[in-house]
Amino acid sequence: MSLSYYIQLSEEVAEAKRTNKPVVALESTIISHGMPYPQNIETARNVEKIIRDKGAVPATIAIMDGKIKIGLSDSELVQLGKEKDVEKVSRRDLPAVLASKKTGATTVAATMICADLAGIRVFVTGGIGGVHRGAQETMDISADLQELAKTNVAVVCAGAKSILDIGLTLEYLETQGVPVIGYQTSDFPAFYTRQSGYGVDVHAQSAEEIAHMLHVKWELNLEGGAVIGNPVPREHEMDPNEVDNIIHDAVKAANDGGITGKETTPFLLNRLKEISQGATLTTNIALVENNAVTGADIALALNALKT
Ligand code: PSU
Ligand code: MN
Repeated sequence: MSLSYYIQLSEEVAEAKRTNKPVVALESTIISHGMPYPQNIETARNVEKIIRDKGAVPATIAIMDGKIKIGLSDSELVQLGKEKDVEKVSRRDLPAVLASKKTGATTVAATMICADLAGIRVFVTGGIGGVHRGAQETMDISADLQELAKTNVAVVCAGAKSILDIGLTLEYLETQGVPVIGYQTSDFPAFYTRQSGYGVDVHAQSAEEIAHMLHVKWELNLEGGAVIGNPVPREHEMDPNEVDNIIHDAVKAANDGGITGKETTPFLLNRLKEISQGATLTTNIALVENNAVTGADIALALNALKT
């Protein structure tokens, strides 16, 4: 079977590829495991609309019927957002979920792999996985970081949450040679808040500047992606002290509950939403939509450099 057997582009994405329109990849774990129903589906639809309104084409990625789907129909989005038995698919899970024809939602790592297979260079999400707090003991380091080191896809995110050890996450990315670019900031954003207290390597003022750096990186055959940290808009930022408190409680609940492995991130996200009475979800939605704007701008600028 050739590679193309496994990849199925939606009509809209296929048309965009034919006509050299910029395409922006979107992940699906955020829909199935990252947000509750029905906000997950509403957000997925809004994000796609934002990207289309910018003149780019959204490609939400998931695994269905033994295929890697690049671009989903509305009913497929709803299926991911509603069904309970959707698998969370990272790099290691791709073969099993494709072979068994189960339904799978792709993480940042798996979405990067699939985007790369489809020739899509820009990917928008909420936050990346990273080195978890206590990783010195648990060795819980998201496969997202390894993927950023080897797969040529730029990931636009609002930084990393402090459910992770942000300092160690940035150290890991440095070791792996992954550029960490701050969009209009020199402080790496911390998802619910605009600043983590840790610096980025490059402060970029515009989408064009970022596109230019990515273009140069890939022209030099420097494999791997880049992290573009785009801070949550000020009006949606949470109070840093409140965030510290709720994260402390959520991490404690995960430890007390013996939560490990791929369950950890979804457990923490859900717990944060409960403890904050929905405030983290509101901020999460706002920052993903903001990332869609920036990601579309970068995809447009990168496309202009290619042609
Ligand atoms: N962070 C969020 N929402 C999410 C995730 C992270 O705010 O939905 C998801 C992403 O798909 C990310 C994954 O790639 O969690 C990381 O999981 P793990 O730590 O198990 O690698
Ligand atoms: Mn993990």
